Amino acid sequence: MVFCSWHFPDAGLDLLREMADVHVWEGPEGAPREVLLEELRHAAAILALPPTDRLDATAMEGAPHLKVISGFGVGFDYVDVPEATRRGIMVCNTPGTLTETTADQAWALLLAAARNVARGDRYVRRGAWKKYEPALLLGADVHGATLGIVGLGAIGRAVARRASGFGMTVLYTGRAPKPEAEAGVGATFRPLDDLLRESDFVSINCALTPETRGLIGPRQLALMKPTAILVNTARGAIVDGAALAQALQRGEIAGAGIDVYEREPVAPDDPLLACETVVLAPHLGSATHPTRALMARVAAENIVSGLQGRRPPFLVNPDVWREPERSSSPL
Ligand code: 8YV
Repeated sequence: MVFCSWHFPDAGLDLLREMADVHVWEGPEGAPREVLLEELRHAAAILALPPTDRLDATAMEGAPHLKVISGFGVGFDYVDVPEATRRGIMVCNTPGTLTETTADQAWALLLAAARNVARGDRYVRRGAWKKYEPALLLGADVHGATLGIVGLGAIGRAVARRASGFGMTVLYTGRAPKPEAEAGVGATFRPLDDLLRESDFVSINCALTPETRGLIGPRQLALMKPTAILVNTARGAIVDGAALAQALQRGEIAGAGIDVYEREPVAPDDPLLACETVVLAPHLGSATHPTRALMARVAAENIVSGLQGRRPPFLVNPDVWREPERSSSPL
């Protein structure tokens, strides 16, 4: 049996139904923890919803038949990968399916925050626009500014490529310089602190790992220009949310565009919700029809391959993979 913790797009579900008994959680949100644990008792594979589902040691302990954990997305911080590897469970993701779509969303938030799109929308809707005001909601110029990218992976590079149309200077940071990627997108390496000091816009595009958790805290925010804007379409926990809210409230940075949160859905009392200068989105990085359909298909293909004894196209923990033994020739 294959368990799907959400009603994923048919492009994926149909593929799974051709080869297995498929249980789909039909609730409007992802499956509750107790449902997940119950279904895992019988499942050979799960099509999981990151970052909501938690595939930790407890979940795997109660899943004696589980062979494949396939995430609907790229980030795999929702899985205890070493534990899965220890148990011989394949962990799969969907790289390449959402690169450009997520880069578009980073730009949507960057432009919205720079040019007060959401604030302007609220202003018009509440009937506050009574006369033309030349000094109303003045924003920041995007063209010609400096964009700092934290993490020059596939999405970071896609964000960088879009900057050339705006005539921007592009800086990036990461564990080490990446000369090839750098040449491809015209970006220049800087240590994180320098990038924060020099950038007008900072886009977070790295994975959430033990090293990047809390990477942008009070000290890093204080390094940013008071006119700077922070955009996060990666994972909420890379940025200290309370420190960000404080920096925005105090005007230590000019604004932010946030797609991801330390806790999702965001808590109703999250201090970010009270900040006028932040544009908030409910984790929409990959939320377009074609991208979500492609993600579902690739996530399902990972499962089909894994359960049929073929190496899944996108295996996060290759150590777990052993070629099935072939019968030796009798000659
Ligand atoms: C998805 C994501 O929206 O790929 C990821 O890591 O965070 C998003 O693109 C998410 O996985 C859907 O659950």
